[in-house]
Amino acid sequence: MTEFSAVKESLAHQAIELPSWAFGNSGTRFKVFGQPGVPRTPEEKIADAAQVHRYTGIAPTVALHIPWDAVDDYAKLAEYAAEQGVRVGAINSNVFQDDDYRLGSVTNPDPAVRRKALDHLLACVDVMDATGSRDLKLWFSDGTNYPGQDDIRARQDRLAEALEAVYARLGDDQRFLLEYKLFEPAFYTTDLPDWGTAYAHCLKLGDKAQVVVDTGHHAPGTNIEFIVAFLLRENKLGGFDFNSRFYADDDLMVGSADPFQLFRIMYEVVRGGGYDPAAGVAFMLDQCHNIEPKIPGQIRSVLNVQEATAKALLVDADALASAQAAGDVLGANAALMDAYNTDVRPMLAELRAEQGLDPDPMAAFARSGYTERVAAERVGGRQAGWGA
Ligand code: AOS
Ligand code: ZN
Ligand code: ZN
Repeated sequence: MTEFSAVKESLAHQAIELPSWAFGNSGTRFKVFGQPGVPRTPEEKIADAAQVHRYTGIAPTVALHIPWDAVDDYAKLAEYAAEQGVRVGAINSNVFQDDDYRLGSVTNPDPAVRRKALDHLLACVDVMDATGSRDLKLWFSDGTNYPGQDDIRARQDRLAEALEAVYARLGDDQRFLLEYKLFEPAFYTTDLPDWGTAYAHCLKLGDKAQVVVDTGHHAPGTNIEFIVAFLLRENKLGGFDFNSRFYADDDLMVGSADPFQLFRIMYEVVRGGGYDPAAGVAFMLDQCHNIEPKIPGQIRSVLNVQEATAKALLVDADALASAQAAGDVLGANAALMDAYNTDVRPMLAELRAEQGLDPDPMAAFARSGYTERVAAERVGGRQAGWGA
């Protein structure tokens, strides 16, 4: 297996992006549970995200969601983030939370609704300009519930038209990340149900259109690491929305349902060159913490990704390649499993100590008194939105 000292440097520079909505109250359609001290403003969400970075050292950016994080002055919000020691990451658009979108947003049969949705997406690019953000994340709840409800093919035409307009508005250093989802909230057809559909739309548009893989958005048993390997090979993997689910999309903590799957994904990322910052892959979390405390939930998630990454980096690439070339099935499998079965926690604790961080981020945050302080200071924290 590769020596830990050889992978330390690249682990120290890992960057995992936090979602602003993870810090607000959230729940299911049955109940949103309130927690004490949740943020009341976008600034307070950024302040909470900065705590995660402070204790892990590897969460330097926070994704915003428009309009949940709407402010009058976005440049000022970006300055505030910098003061807190973090940066604004991806801008997440929202064309799903309005009565007008009952039959879809950019694929709606009504051109006026399509225009409204497109205007919002273009306004999100304005926010990117003001915040210096590179990525626009596009997720559409669009689809149909009943056979015959709308023309499936025409909806693809409308989707393509909207994507083209957004693409044309992007600056030289900006991209959009197109997200697919198997189902929900539409149950019969979804207009972007899988990576292939997203890939086909992105391929037509060019390099600034990339696919984002939300780990919770697949059918049970889907081999997500294969999708990752394929998209990386085609230079079309824009990033991840990391989370876990046991059944449908539930935005649970990444690495909680299946840490082995997370390792397999991170191994393909490393293997395909996606861990190199130059590849531009955005490693984002897309989670909500409905029943657990939110800042510790985010810290735990960041650590889960870090541990999976460390194991992926520890795979002995030479030993694996020789075993594969020799047709040594068991040897090749062992090369992966040796790395996966390594307890990397002591090594990562040591790395943190070397970086001047507390070796145990969970305990250090708990000791800091931040939770108690904001619970006393903040009254009336608001819901993140309808979930994520
Ligand atoms: C929805 O299911 C998707 O995961 C979205 O990525 C995301 O949760 C939403 O855009 C947050 O606003
Ligand atoms: Zn997502
Ligand atoms: Zn989702």
